[in-house]
Amino acid sequence: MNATVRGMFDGAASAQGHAGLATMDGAVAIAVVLDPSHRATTAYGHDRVVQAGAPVLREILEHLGHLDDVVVRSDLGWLIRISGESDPARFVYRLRDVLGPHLIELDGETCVVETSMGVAIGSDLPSVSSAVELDRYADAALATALQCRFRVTYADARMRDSVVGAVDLARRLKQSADSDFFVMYQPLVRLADRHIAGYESLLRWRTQDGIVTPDRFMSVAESTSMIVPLGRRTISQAIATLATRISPGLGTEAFVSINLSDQQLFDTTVTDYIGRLVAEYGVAPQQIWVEVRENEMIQLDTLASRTIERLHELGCRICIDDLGSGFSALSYVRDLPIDVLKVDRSLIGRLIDNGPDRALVRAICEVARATGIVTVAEGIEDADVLPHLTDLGFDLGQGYFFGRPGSSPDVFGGVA
Ligand code: G
Ligand code: MN
Repeated sequence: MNATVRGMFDGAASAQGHAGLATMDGAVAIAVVLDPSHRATTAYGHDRVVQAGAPVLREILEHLGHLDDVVVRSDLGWLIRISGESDPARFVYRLRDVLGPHLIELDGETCVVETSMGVAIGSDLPSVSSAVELDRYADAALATALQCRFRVTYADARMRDSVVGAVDLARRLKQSADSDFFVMYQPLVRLADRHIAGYESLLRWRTQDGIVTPDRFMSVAESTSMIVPLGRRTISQAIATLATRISPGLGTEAFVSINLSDQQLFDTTVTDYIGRLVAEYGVAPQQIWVEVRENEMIQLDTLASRTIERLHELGCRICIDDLGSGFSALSYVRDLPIDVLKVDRSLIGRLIDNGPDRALVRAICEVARATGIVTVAEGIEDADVLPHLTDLGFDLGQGYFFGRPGSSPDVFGGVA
């Protein structure tokens, strides 16, 4: 490490000493991991991938024209600290050539080793005033790249907070007691006679800051595998409630629906788990509706689609949740055993005023009718939309108008 570099990077102290100066101008930190997918390690063995590290790193530094800058190394990861880069745009341009796979000769064999990078450019991050802080932004960018499976991600001002926020959420989830999670139930109502046909079970998390809904914690629960135990508790609670509350009140035609996420569908034992609970509680499998999001369904012949097929063979009803909220490719109704389409509240909310949305919903209802699929309108908040839903042929409705999610017994009253 030369003196200029050390002076530049050793410190918060010098940065603070020059208040007002953007001291990290010209500095770039790059966090790199070798073989992020672990494929080269599988193919060539760990030792050879480690051996490949030095030539890959040299290639990167040479190409960037920064051979002399600081590199903090571990076996399969580096932090490259670059100083005096006067033209960040050109730097990014040069960086493009060293992203992704590198071909390395090892013991006479040509090996390919992939890299992922997180890049923090000092001049893009005016609030960053020390090298150590810039490193953390490079780490945040790398964390984002790895999560999104990008080859490279550039740090922006919010990225570090967002990664740190996710870590903090993971800690709080892990520290939570079983009793901090509970399940609420929201009625699904038959539009023809306004009778309750069943309930959707909805997971909730009680925290110091109030009740948190899954949209705020599900992605973290999924990326940390906490979703599996969490999901199992929801499933067992929902089936217990079906047996002890819903069936006795509404009869054995009534159902409970359970939301299953990506990771839960990848868990090949979930069907057996549900099967055991169905037997234990003496409910009919048809009384269990399983809600999956469209994106999980789209890819046929995956672990997720096989779980869906198995759940259907068990007798559960398969529902597509939030239909129309993202990428809608209804063609999967041909290939997968879909029983129910739940049309997203964003479409239902615009049904009255928006012609294209109404046309889309009408098309969905027609496909459903032609294929014997049950339709549910989600997010019904007032009565105005009801005649339109009946007109389109919807079977069931759900939303605040009929009943908010509740955990108290009065939600099982029978008729909305
Ligand atoms: O993605 P899914 O459809 O499973 O999400 C259900 C969520 O939608 C629940 O958290 C529930 O509280 C919420 N929800 C249910 N009915 C309504 C409604 O009428 N309006 C709004 N805005 N949200 C609703
Ligand atoms: Mn749902």
